[in-house]
Amino acid sequence: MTEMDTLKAELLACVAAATDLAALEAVRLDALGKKGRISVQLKTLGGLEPELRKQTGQALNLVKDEVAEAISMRQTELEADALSAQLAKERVDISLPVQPPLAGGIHPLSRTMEEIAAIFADMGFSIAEGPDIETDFYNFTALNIPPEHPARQEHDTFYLRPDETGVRPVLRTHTSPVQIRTMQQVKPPIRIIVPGRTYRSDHDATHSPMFHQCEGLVIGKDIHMGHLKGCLIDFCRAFFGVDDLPVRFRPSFFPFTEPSAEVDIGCRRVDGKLEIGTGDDWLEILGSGMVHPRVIENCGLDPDQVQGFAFGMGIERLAMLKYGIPDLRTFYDSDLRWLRHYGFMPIDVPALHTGLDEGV
Ligand code: 2NM
Repeated sequence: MTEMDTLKAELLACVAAATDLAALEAVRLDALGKKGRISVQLKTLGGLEPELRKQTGQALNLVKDEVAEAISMRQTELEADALSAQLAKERVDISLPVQPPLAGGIHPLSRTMEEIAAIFADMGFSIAEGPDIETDFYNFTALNIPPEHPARQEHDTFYLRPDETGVRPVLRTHTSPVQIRTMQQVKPPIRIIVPGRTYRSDHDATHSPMFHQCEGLVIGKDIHMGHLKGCLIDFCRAFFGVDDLPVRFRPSFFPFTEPSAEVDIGCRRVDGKLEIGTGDDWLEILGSGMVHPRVIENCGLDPDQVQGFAFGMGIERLAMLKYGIPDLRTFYDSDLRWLRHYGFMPIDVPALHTGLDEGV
């Protein structure tokens, strides 16, 4: 055996004996590193006779290549072993409960508003909006509310600081100013609902200084009380999901409508719990009426040419009735437990409303 064969055999034995990647790297440095055994041999070639240098050089390079190849193969082997060992050692415990994802929900007021809008959208209404801060004209005067009306008193309405001209803006007490603005701007026929925030200086178990309303307005040629009744009966039945829900129109008074009617739905009280849809009790759920000719006139329209009806409802009250929420004040507490209980999943569209278009 030549010296070269011995060197090769030794180095290959070392490669085979390396049991981990660190040991293999040590073998590589010992053989092929700058001061490794093969490198040192290669450096001695310069002092040899040309013929011998050629022979030895070739042989040495062959050894170098073989050893390098052996190291590379051993490395692949050791890496595979290391991965197998790791896979054998590590386990994923699929029985561990996952961290519940933090997901937002739909507030019951938003949900109720969406349901109302969906029902009126089916009837061809569009949505109109307007400012929360209004003028006396749009909030009261145009609506035929007389100067001595209690709603105009300091006590019941939030007035803002007067401007340079002494005029006091007002937080709208209903969304009706938007109906006035619409009648001024849009040529009839008009079919709108007006959802939004409203403000009254009132705070107890059943009143909040800020609350939500949805009002509606239909203006056109020959619109009459029959349209009002049909529209609102359909709405009540769709909203509460009761096809034969009893609906009653009870005479009432509003300055901006004549005649005016309160709308009640049939209900029943069982062990103090309210049940909607049957029974001989009545529950008031909205106000309505034929728009007063003076209101139509105040908007620049001729009451002999166009007529219409209007209605208004409180969103909080409807949400409380539909979803069994007992206390008005909890709507604005931002209590996460309450929101999780009464809130809605964002992806829950099919049940949005019980459909005027069902069976079509
Ligand atoms: C209600 C009840 C009855 C109403 C009237 C008007 C307008 F601007 F057209 F005159 N908007 N909303 C109205 C009528 C509102 O809420 C209980």
